[in-house]
Amino acid sequence: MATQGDISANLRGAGVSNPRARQRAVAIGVVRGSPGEDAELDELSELLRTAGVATLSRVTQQRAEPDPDRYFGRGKLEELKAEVKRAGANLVACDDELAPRQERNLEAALGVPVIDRTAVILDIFADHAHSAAGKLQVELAQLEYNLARMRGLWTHLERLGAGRMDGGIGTRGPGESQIETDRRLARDRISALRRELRHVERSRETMRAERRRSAIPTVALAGYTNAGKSTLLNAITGAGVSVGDRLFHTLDPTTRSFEHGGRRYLLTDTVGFIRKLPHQLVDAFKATLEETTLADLIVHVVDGSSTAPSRAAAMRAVDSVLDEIGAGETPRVIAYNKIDLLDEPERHDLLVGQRDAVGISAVTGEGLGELLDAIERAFARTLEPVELLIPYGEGATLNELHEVAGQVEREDREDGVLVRARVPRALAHRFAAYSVNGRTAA
Ligand SMILES: Nc1nc2c(ncn2[C@@H]2O[C@H](COP(=O)(O)OP(=O)(O)OP(=O)(O)O)[C@@H](O)[C@H]2O)c(=O)[nH]1
Ligand SMILES: [Mg+2]
Repeated sequence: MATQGDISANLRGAGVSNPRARQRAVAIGVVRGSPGEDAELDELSELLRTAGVATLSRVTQQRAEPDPDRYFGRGKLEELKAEVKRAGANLVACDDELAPRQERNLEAALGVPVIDRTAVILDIFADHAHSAAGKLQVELAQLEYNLARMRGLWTHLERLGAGRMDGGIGTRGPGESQIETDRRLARDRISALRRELRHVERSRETMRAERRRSAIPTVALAGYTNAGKSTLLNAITGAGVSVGDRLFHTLDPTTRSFEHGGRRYLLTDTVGFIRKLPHQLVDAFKATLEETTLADLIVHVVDGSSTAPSRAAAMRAVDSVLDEIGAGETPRVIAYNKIDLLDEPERHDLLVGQRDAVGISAVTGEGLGELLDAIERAFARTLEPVELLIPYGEGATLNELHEVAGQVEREDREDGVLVRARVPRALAHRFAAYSVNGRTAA
């Protein structure tokens, strides 16, 4: 069981229980669906592998909801205890986020550390964060996770008479308990991190504003972690973004441009999603996730080589995060990636009856032309005719119009260039100031 000292250490930045040192885990989970459906633990094993932990075996229990005190029922807990011994595990990893009480009781019963899915994901994020913003975001998420646990532990200790709660602000003196100090330090640090993040966010916002001013249609790659988003960005734009067969390889957004059909587009690759994405991360990574909400079009990249049920679960998870961050209404194209791993009948099954979906391989390049056509069509669907008078001094605006509209009909006049073109609806307002005859949607 955790002691006050452990918690202080945590807050000084040691992070959540550190599973990165080579460890051997038993993966556990409550299965809410039909029995034998432990594909969910496949993903936990994959997360553990990414964090450097080997999964020795799995124990699942079928029940509607986890036990509020011990996660498993009593009988199952005995079975788990025996399995931990038999397998020689030094860690138990749970597929759900555990309440502090569940975690404590499990550790007491099993005699080995217990970590939950959220802790594993936070650990991976901590390991993969490279940019200043990424590190701040991860630290914020970790602190929030720890603070919630500490509060639970605090009430628990207080009930046992191990702590003392004085009333009123400013009454804390030398008698203040370690936990209260920790909590106060944690809150101070959380405020400081939020301030720093706002600062980082302002400079990113400047970059985005520039992109908006340039009026180039923006496409965001969204999708489950490991679906192949970064590989696809590289294939389309030659970006040279790092790719890896591990979960949450990419945390920072990257934007590059490409040309297709005479128009230029911006393509953004960013952090991947996962089922039960810890809310602390959604909160801390809001700014990063918002890159996706700013796009005119989302290409939802799906791992077409995964089984139909896990594909469906992954797509649902992505859709729900997109909803949560306010990108639910953005037009979509679905790209089923990794079709190089499928045979003909499998490819057929994947795409049959689907509109706005294409099969691609970011590795072999197959289907990429089709995907670019689909992107072009998605924008073309919203093309709007505009008639603009652009003064001679504003060559830059004219260039931008060429970039977004491709073909432009122009007529030189005394007071400027009169142009007729078709631009994506989402971009028409950017030229509203030059509109003649009110033909541009404001
Ligand atoms: N066979 C095959 N493998 C692919 C394809 N595209 C990507 N991969 C592999 O899938 C793994 C994940 O690729 P990434 O591009 O890093 O995936 P991601 O979606 O950016 O993942 P995160 O950044 O973790 O969210 C890598 O091992 C890639 O080589 C493909 O079309 N075919
Ligand atoms: Mg990536």
